[in-house]
Amino acid sequence: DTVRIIGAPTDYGANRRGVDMGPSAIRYGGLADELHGAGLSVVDDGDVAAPPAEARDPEAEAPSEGNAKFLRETRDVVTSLADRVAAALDDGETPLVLGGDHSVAIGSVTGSARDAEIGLVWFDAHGDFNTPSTSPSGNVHGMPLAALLGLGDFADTPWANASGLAEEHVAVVGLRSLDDAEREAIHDSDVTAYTMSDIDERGIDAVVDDALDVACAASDGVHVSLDLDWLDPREAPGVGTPVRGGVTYREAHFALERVAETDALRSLELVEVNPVLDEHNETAALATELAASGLGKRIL
Ligand code: DIR
Ligand code: MN
Ligand code: MN
Ligand code: MN
Repeated sequence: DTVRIIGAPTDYGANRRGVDMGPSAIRYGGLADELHGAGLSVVDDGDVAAPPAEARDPEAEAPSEGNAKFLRETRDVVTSLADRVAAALDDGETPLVLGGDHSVAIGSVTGSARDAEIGLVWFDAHGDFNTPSTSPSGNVHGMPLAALLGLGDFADTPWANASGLAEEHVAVVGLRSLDDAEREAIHDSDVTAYTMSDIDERGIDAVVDDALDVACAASDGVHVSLDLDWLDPREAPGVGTPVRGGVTYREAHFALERVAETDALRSLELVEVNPVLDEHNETAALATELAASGLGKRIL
């Protein structure tokens, strides 16, 4: 199996700068070696173009931007990312997207869902269920799930909607930080959501199995979106928005191993690594290991 690495070095969607260095940090953290070690062949497709936030043209008109910061720049990046992801799939390779802030998932998922019915597992401390009108921050990294599902104002941004993705094939795992409007929107949706308390109560095994059942009900495979803030900040300190009480190192590996065991993984992404906030690049190195587990690394 060949994995095609695609970098999306953005930080338009986040408050703190630095997640645009995620793709470099993850490559430098040993991604290719780790994947080779897992018996995979690897090609690196480089990065999609993402001009630094400082380069934005303040005069240009925004597409229904409202309260969503850098939505125009995000649209440009995710549109080319979606093409790259779809091209990798057309060539029979498994896209591995490196973010970037979580808004890049709009590109990964729309690309993966092009002409396909896919499921989605979203490992995250956050729901990413805000829309431009509900978001308290205006940061698009808090909105990609709502965008993909075409909720609220996102009904007017077809470029951000994943036509091949139905709410009933989406599972969110690890929630511990939601805005009030997100909580309501998740309740009103057909998305299946698991909090950290669900993991405490039932164990990672049962929760991940249920989440994978939800996503695997789609006919053409599963996209896994891994926000590194899913893990506890003790394991993954180098992330844009750390939240205490996340999953452990072992729980994360176990979950990704379960993903690999389904044989349904269609595309994978690792987002929100911020090496500026890290020591010795440990969060990026962790991301490489988790990618290997998700893509089929076996101990025995
Ligand atoms: C918050 C934080 N709910 C927002 N979201 C984050 O800005 O919408 N998502 N950090 O990853
Ligand atoms: Mn996220
Ligand atoms: Mn998050
Ligand atoms: Mn179905």
